[in-house]
Amino acid sequence: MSKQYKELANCIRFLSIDAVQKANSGHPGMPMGMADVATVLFKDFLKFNPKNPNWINRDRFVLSAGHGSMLLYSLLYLTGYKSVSLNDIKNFRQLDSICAGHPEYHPNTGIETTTGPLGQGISNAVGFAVSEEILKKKYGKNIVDHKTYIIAGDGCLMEGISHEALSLAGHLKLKNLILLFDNNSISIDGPTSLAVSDDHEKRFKSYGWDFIKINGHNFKEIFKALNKAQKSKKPIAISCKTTIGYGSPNKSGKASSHGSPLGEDEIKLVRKKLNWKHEPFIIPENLLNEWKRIGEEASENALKQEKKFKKINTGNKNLDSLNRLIEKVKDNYLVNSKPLATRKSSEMFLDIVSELPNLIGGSADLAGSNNTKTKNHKIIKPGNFSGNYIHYGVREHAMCGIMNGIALHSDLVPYGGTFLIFSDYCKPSIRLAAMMKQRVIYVFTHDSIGLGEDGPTHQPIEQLTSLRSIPNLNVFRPADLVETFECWQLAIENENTPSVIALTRQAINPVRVKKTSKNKSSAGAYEILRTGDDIKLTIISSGSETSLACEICHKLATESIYSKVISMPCQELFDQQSDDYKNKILGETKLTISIEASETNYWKKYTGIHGLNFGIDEYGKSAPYKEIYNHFNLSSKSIIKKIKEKL
Ligand SMILES: Cc1ncc(C[n+]2csc(CCOP(=O)(O)OP(=O)(O)O)c2C)c(N)n1
Repeated sequence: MSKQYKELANCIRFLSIDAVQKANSGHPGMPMGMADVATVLFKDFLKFNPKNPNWINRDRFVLSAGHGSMLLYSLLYLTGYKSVSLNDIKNFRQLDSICAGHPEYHPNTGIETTTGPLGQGISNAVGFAVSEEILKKKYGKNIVDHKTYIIAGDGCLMEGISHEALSLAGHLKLKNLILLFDNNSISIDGPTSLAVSDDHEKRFKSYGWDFIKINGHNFKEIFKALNKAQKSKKPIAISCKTTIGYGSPNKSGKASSHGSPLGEDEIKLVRKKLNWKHEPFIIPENLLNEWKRIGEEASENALKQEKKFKKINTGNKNLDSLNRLIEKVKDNYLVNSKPLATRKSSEMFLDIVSELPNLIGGSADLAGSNNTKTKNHKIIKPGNFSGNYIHYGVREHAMCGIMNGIALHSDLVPYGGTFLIFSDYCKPSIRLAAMMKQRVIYVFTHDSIGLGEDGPTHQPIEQLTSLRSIPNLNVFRPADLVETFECWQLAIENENTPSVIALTRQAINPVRVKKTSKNKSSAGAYEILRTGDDIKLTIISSGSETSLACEICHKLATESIYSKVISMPCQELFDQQSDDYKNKILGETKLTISIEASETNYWKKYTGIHGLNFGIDEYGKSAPYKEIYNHFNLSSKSIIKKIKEKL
């Protein structure tokens, strides 16, 4: 057994070290150390299909230790995926090569998720495993029943997100989740003993995981452990004691093999030590054939299963069937509109769409505050995945990483809630959702000083700006029920862009009081009020400040100062409009002002430096919210005074 396995593993090792050497950058140590484990996994256990990488029932393989990307690229090339050619490997880390520095998600390629920020992959994998259980429950074991494998290193396990994600996985009893721990006790600064002395076994077991320890270079032990893992009743971690840079006479077992090319001289020594007589990037025919055979066999097995079952459609992707109901609720509200918190409006929307079979809701222990759980929701419980709502616990970061996994897995659409201030705890995963073009929806309530007494620790100031500066993320801040419904519809319809929906805690006055069939929020900004033809002023606002903007507009008109109000629930969508439209909205008056109870600088792109920006550029206050608004001069009186001074 061992000789052939070792030679197959050496294919991964040499492709990795040669590619890193040619690129003159990259991480050879991890692929060299984990090549043996990965070989057994791909040869004997993993269900995959190089000819149809998107096969729904494939096992998901997540390289959480993303710096070891050459391990993944080598395996994809060797097993015959069209997505990675030998040429791509020779172009490792070069512009536009699929073999990027760290794995970057591309649909239908075998690269299941973008990794590199350590720990994220673990949380994505938990999301994959949750989706697998949900779909299995829905469609039956004959259609969906697969494992999710993770390779995670010491670094992933040191990251806080690993605690959150592993703990939830244990709680939910995700028995199809298998973590292969590259336990080499080395990270960048040197031995991990410099910084950590966790007892891994105790840690995993306390989460409710099984835990096995093996020698990660002993094929029999690897096989036995993976075999055992197939039947596990709990999520299982296999701690693989490995040597980083395995095969390198001078660098193995040392941090020096972690993140830089081994160097030509050392590579010669590795070739000698591992008895590898082939030139760089040359894989001998017999081994390449064997790897291709492994890929072929996997494809055939997949095909057999695929043929047996029709393609599944996991849910309606649009809101067609529910649109009428949505319109009805809106119309009823317009007949009898009253002040309402937008978080409440959001709940009313969710009340309708929770019937969508592919929507999976949740919150990080703030279900009642975020209004994310409606009376129609059924809770997902340990070992029971028939529901559609996840109590993520107080785990904002993992919630967002898990939602990425859920979105990536199939066509489930996850949404999750917390307070807008704690978007800071979610940011690394939000960024990856945006990069991967995933439809993940963040319900961030308590979106300003308007939350009141909880004070400055809970009052977002710079959060909207920092979210708005993330490329390919739509940040919605609706002004009332009608806009909230519109923004939700846009978030669900937008398949390739994640969305933040920022919502108020406090009740706010409605601003959209007339029935319209058009989704006005879809343009990002639109005129909501005008007091005359010859206007002197454009007032832009979002969310809770739009009714304040309207009040100011009306009051100015009583003094014959005419203006218009632009409601801007989504800057990103507005920025995508035609120049004509933008000019119509923003080019009419010399003076443009913005009002938003938040950081003001980002609004200058619309108001220009000669405009006025009303908002808050310091930390908030703990007090009843109306007093805080007055304290920060966000009142019609104070704003009108400043406008008049400027005009
Ligand atoms: C969130 C995050 N922090 C820091 C880094 C930089 N970094 C990349 S690899 C690494 C050390 C990882 O150690 P380990 O998981 O043991 O990998 P090995 O040395 O075994 O390859 C660090 C700190 C990162 N990629 N992500």
